[in-house]
Amino acid sequence: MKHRSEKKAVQEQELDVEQIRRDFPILMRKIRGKRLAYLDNAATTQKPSKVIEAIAEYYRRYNANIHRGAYLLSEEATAAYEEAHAKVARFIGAEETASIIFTRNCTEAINLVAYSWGRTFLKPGDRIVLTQMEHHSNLVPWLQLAKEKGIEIAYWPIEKDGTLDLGRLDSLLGDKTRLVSVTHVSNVLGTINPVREIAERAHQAGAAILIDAAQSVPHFAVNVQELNCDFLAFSGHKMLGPTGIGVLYAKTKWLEKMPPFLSGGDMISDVTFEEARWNELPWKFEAGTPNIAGGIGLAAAIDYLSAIGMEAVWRHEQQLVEYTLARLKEMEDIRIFGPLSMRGGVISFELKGIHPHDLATFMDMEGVAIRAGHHCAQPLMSILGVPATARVSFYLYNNKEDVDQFIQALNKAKEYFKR
Ligand code: 7TS
Repeated sequence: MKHRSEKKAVQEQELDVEQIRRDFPILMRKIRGKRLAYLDNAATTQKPSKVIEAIAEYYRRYNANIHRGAYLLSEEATAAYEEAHAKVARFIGAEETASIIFTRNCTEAINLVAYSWGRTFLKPGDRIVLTQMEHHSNLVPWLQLAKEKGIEIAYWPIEKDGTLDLGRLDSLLGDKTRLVSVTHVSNVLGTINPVREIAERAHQAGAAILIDAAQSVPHFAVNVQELNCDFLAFSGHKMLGPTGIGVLYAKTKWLEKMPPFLSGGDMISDVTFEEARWNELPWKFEAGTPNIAGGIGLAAAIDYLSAIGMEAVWRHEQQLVEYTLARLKEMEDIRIFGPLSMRGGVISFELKGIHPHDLATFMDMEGVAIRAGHHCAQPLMSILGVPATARVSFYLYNNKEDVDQFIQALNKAKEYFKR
């Protein structure tokens, strides 16, 4: 039995989902005459009015280029864009704002590391360790690098339940590994990987660690200093922010030694006809006019999430996952992929005999938006032995009604496809 005050404290942290839902205009939309149950949050999330307004406000009131204008509009835009970096730094517990580089998305953040760090510090014969559950974003850039530099990629296999066994890591590391690049939360299996322990072992073996945090930073508190990672990448659009803005966190000890990824305006301090010197961090890695509105929108998203608290967001999603898994387990002919406990808010499944694409199309007629496909993880699909899965994924505005609507549609689909 929980102590009374303890119980109250837990309740206080629970989300007022109905209140939250009112902040998201799109959730009021009817889809083919049906209530919208948006369950594709791993692909992208919806935006609250505060984020939409912050972007509109920038364009309405202080649109100007940054880092160059000697006038008020540019000063305001510069201050807002720089403050967005500081806000991201605080949100993920970074030591310095200089560690925060804005990119287009998580994919570009990982490419930045592969191109700049990889091509500078890796030599033929070196090894990179990846897991079998990586998104193509954390796989293809390394395949390219491997081809170009003659490095080796070793894959950390997944266990039957979709988790990683830490016991297998040391033998993969050896003394040739320079980088371990691993997803924090799988966008297919929902597996939460023990990235702090992985970082520790990687460092002991003399390797750096990159964490693909596309599916973690939006859903629970992540602290880069606690994880002691060298690099961490994520996307703004998966955490209530706009598309076109992503983040690379990197330890400044690396950023200082890495050459620019892209070059041109804004990333220099001095240029002659013969050579150029680089601007201070993080601007050395942000060439050209950046996505100013995107940075401002991301900052508004972080304000929104911070006001609610990541602990509450996480607990809410966990409740939805538990409820959904319990409902799915009641059904016949369902195969659920990934671990059955300690998982993020992503559930991939197969309804036997029905192709996931047919299922997703049917669901759409019922107002339920789910994802079907290989989820940009084709090698993982081959291990699971399926070409595709269906997937639901949650966020803070989802409620029990969404899950019920989904389960109802699933039953209807079974009927329709004559299961
Ligand atoms: N890493 C992981 C783990 C992801 O889930 C995704 C996107 C990315 C990287 C790439 O993010 P981007 O913003 O650069 O595209 N995942 C998905 C998904 O699961 N469905 O659509 C996109």
